[in-house]
Amino acid sequence: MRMRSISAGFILAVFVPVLLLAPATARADWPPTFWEEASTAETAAPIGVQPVLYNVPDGSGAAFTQARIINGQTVNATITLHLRDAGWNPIVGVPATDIWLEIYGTSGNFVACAGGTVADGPTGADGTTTWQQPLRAGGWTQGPTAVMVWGLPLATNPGLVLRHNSPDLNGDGIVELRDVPLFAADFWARQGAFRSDLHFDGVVNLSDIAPLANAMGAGCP
Ligand SMILES: [Ca+2]
Ligand SMILES: [Ca+2]
Repeated sequence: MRMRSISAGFILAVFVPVLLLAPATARADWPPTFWEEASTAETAAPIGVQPVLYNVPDGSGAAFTQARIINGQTVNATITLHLRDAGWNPIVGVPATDIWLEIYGTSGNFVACAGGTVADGPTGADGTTTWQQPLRAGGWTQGPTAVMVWGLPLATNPGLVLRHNSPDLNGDGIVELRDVPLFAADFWARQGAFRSDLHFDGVVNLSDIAPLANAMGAGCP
């Protein structure tokens, strides 16, 4: 009886402090699990509009506020992400490098430079972050565009309606002479090929040549 009592006291003395210390050193709470039902993303574009973002690998393409629609007008396609945990609390301070865009589906040859689609900054006090700065990307895609958090897509969204094209027509991460024959073929075909409709308005014509010429030589940083 006496031995058992000593043993119990010994165990308490040794292990209780260890148990109390463990949570403070393990940081088991980070990264927090974002709750897919509570985390959402959307573009600022009106419903029914299908914005196109013009990307250049060196980041000299269009800001999200300058996306284009079929009539050639610009539209604000800024993406806003609201990141929340299971208690619907905002998840604050997630680094921009942990949040990026990818493309759902198989259309086109969209390609991103390293870190070329990350968010503009970390999540703020309200758990939100945005994409407004130009991407560093090439190739084209009809989308949809997915927001990825820690490598997982947001389950609340099947993908954002946002398409992409670039003077890097062949999607190898640089605008160079090899992209020109692809553009020329689309130009003479006069069928409004999406990949070459760089000044997006539904037709491939002289106005689409300037973006290609101006970006010649632009590659990933
Ligand atoms: Ca290229
Ligand atoms: Ca055009």
